[in-house]
Amino acid sequence: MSYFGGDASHFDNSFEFFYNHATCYISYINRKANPMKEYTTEFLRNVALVSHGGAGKTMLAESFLHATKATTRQGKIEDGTTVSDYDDEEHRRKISIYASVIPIEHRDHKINVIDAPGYTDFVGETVSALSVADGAIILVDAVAGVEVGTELAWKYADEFNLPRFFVINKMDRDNANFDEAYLAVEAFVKAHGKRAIKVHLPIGEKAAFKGVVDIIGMKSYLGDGNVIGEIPAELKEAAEKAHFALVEAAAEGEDELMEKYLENGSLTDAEMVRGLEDVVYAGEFVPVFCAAGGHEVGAIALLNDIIDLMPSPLNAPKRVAQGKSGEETLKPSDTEPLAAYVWKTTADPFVGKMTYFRVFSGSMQAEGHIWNQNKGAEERVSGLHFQRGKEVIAAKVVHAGDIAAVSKLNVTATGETFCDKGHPLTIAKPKYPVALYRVAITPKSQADAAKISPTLTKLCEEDMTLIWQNDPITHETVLQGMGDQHIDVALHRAQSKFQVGLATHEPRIPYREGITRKATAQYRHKKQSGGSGQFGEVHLRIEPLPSADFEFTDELVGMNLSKSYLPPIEKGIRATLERGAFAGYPMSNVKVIVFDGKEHEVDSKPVAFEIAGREAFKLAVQDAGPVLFEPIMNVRVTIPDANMGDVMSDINTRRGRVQGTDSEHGSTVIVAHVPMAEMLRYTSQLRSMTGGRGYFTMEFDHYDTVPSHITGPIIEAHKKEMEAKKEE
Ligand SMILES: Nc1nc2c(ncn2[C@@H]2O[C@H](COP(=O)(O)OP(=O)(O)OP(=O)(O)O)[C@@H](O)[C@H]2O)c(=O)[nH]1
Ligand SMILES: [Mg+2]
Repeated sequence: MSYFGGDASHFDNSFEFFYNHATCYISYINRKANPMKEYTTEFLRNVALVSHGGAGKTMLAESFLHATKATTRQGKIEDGTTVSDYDDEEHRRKISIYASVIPIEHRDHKINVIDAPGYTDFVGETVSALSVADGAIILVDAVAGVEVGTELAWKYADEFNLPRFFVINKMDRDNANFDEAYLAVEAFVKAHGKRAIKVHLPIGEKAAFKGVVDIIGMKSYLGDGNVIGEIPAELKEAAEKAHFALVEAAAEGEDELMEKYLENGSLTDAEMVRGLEDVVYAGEFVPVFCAAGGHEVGAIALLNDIIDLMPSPLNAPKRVAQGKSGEETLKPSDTEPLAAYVWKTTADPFVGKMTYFRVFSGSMQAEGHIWNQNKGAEERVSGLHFQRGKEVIAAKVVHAGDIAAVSKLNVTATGETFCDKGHPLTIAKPKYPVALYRVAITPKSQADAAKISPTLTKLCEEDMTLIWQNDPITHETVLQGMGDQHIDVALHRAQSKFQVGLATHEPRIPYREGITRKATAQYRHKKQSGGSGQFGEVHLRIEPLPSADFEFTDELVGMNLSKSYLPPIEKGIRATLERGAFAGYPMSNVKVIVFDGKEHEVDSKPVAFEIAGREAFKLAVQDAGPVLFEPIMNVRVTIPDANMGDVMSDINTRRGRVQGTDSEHGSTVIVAHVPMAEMLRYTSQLRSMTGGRGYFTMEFDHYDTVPSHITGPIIEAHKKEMEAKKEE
């Protein structure tokens, strides 16, 4: 899709969308000798950790690692020592920027925990993470409760139709209150048409939070969960009550269980898990847990329930691929034809290219060739591996449902599918939010200038929400991302990985020049002193032309001007159309009629008419009611009802015209036409106006006249720029 969309065909070709995932630095230094055990499909789980920024996802993954003894000590965000956040920029900012896979081995299963970033600017990574997950684990901070990012996480999990868990995390915090947080989560889940159900109860709270009661098995898990015991007496009653609610939920999963339950008044643990599986896989029930990842409380109990209640790839939401003759549902089995989806690629000057994929059907061997269906090309595979953060673990085979990586492929990009050459299958790329935060990019030095295009291309190949283009109208290099942090990370990456210094500034608006009425003008170009002379005189008329960009004709009669001079006249005018006749922006929708002129037997030559035509045209424009046109965007703003007034009046101050309002899932949607010039920083401004709850989309709609009080300064700026250029 073109950013400018609509019928602005002059933009379409220039917008090269280089989609790819953002990523991180892979180090081979930490390559470990210990191979991972082999896990076949039914023993795999793929879950993405998602939340509002900072709810504790990375630390929860860290506690999973430590509790299962994959690490000898738990890393810390503050020290930059977590397995998941291993990139320099993540260390510097103390947030996650890239999605990373943390395989956790527990109870003979492998849980691929995909730790996604929570900050809005990096939502592209969250979408990528969810695109290869079979379940979403949504974390909420026990004190902050449901936040904007919780809603977004839910929304994206919905897009992939994923079963989900809620984890009330950071239960050790000073003001943590499980009951309050649970009520908020329950109300949130209910508002989205599902039912929340308690699976954990906290043992202690705040500083005294020391374990959880698992309501399914009716056991206590103290500390990280490696110590299992009886339920504390003071929690017995609450646990019985919660257990009863779970039994009822399980009984809803299967008619047979319901009958059994009605007959006996109870179900066995195994029956309960079986019943719950169905209602959780179907997304009807959302189990709620509690933990304090940072303090290693709750890890093992949660891992147990991920194994028991999250689907293996066998029971995961069905995935389809485009086959030779229509859509095929993928079967997650090693014996089926291969379909592996590339969800992330990274290019690093030191370690080369890394390609991360998930096998949705079939299996992949460590040595051999694979077919990239999108590129129609074969890739050579020499070695497959699993990643644990930056650690690389060799894999002999990758079974159906698993997530792995391969290095040094040649042509494969994010969003592509590997399959058997004889059985073509293409898995569709998910929809990514459109990057609407635009900055113009300039190189910091001459040396950087030469590397700007290949560097931006590489960055955008890794990141599906980063786009760059050379704007054909403003002649600027424009980078578009999700917000200022996102752009900032990209520029830091350009510097640290590719040694290219890039600066940003406000992008120019692609205005266009136009005329509003007919006008005539004439110009004589004469240079007859010394040497060979030049002579040309052109009389022309210009008219607005709504139906086309440009038309050039003549009404020449008699012998004043021979038609052979028309092509140079047209050439001179076309050059002016491109460069602009009065404000430095291209002109369109104009018809030029040459109706008279004069020529000289000796001194007339094409170049003289090129100049005369150009100057006559510029003179005519001055009389033809020149105007500037600006791109008007069709903007769709989604906000909480409470922000309606503020956002509306803000749109008015941006010269916006509201086209309508709507209500959608408890939010207000405002549709408005707003000039692009007023939308440059709207991403951040809307966030601050709505406390991060509002979001918007926009696309080019049409061009409209710029009001005269705004045109003046633009023309002045152009004049100054031209004068400065002359002086140079
Ligand atoms: N009190 C307390 N603090 C925690 C806990 N878990 C994480 N933190 C702190 O909360 C902050 C954010 O933790 P992260 O694990 O980075 O959170 P995140 O959800 O991964 O953050 P993003 O990936 O940036 O969205 C850090 O300062 C952690 O030390 C916890 O269980 N209890
Ligand atoms: Mg994180």
